[in-house]
Amino acid sequence: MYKVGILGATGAVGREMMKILAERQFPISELRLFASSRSAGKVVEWNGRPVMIQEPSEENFRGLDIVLGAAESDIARLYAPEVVRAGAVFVDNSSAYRMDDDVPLVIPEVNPEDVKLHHGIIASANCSTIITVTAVNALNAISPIRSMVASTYQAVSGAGAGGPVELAEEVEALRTGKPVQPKVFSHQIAYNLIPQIGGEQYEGYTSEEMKMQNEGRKIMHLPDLRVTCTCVRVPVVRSHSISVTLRFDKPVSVREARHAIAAAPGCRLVDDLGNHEYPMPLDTSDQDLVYVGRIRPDLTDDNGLTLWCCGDQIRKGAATNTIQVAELLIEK
Ligand code: A2P
Ligand code: 11C
Repeated sequence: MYKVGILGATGAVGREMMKILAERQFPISELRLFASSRSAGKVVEWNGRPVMIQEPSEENFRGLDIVLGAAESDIARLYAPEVVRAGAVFVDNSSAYRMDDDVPLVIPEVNPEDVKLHHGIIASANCSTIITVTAVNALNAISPIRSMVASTYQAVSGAGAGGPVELAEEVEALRTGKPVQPKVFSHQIAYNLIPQIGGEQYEGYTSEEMKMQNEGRKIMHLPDLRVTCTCVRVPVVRSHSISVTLRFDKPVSVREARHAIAAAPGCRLVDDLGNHEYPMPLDTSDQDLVYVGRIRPDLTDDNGLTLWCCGDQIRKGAATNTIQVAELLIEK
């Protein structure tokens, strides 16, 4: 049995982690929940037991085996050294340490063996990257992927617990003729699309867009992979969707791709255009599979394929992936 903490337990990902730890019967003898001073002292129920939320500190981490990170990257950076000093392994969902050389970046269906290389911190990847890479990794096994052109359609809950609240408030404000006052997003998201997630990082690409290339390279062990990505916030509550065109070393047929995806761990093939069957956010939420469909030839390159994938970014794209990594850690 293990003593486990969650840093950011009251947020969108943290709350989901609590649910998933119970659901997957993670062997826990003690669960400690950490959040800001705003939440400290509140009591929540987990698995039929009351648990009091505490403020994070080295002292409060002491005795834990694993701390799951569900807070933003600045909070992760603030507390990771204390988690490690306290003797626990930090399995972090934030972007704080993903690209550090001594930190494995893991999607359990893709590179589980990398977990062994950790020195106290293991990172779980960005949500759109997890969904896309879980979908395309089986195709990479047929022929290495040289490049990807991706467009993401990211749900408001990807921005944290405040995202869905803001969408609902804006819909209500518009219905009742009140002014819309965006706080979480830089523009009105209701009935709109916002083609910016993250700040500018490289040549007009945002930080969120560059994660698909940088994290994709590290996870799939493809150092030369090139990715052009456009990340868009959409007024969907939950589940990110990604349109991706892949170029391989050698041609991969639609038939081969469908077979590979149907057999790939963590994936479900839903690909019947004639019967209007394809992955959609409403169908992929509240579960862990990445749905893949609309697989078709790339009409601009004989070595290319285009597909559409969709997955619950709070579960597989964040909480579930992080807990799967912790499961690998305890198996080891
Ligand atoms: P709190 O709810 O007390 O603010 P989300 O991304 O869904 O908004 O969640 C962010 C999570 O990170 C919440 O659990 C939040 O706690 C937590 N958090 C924010 N700031 C701090 C901080 N300074 N110390 C610890 N946890 C924090
Ligand atoms: C979003 N994907 O939907 C972001 C949030 O790298 O883990 C998570 C950012 C990250 O806004």
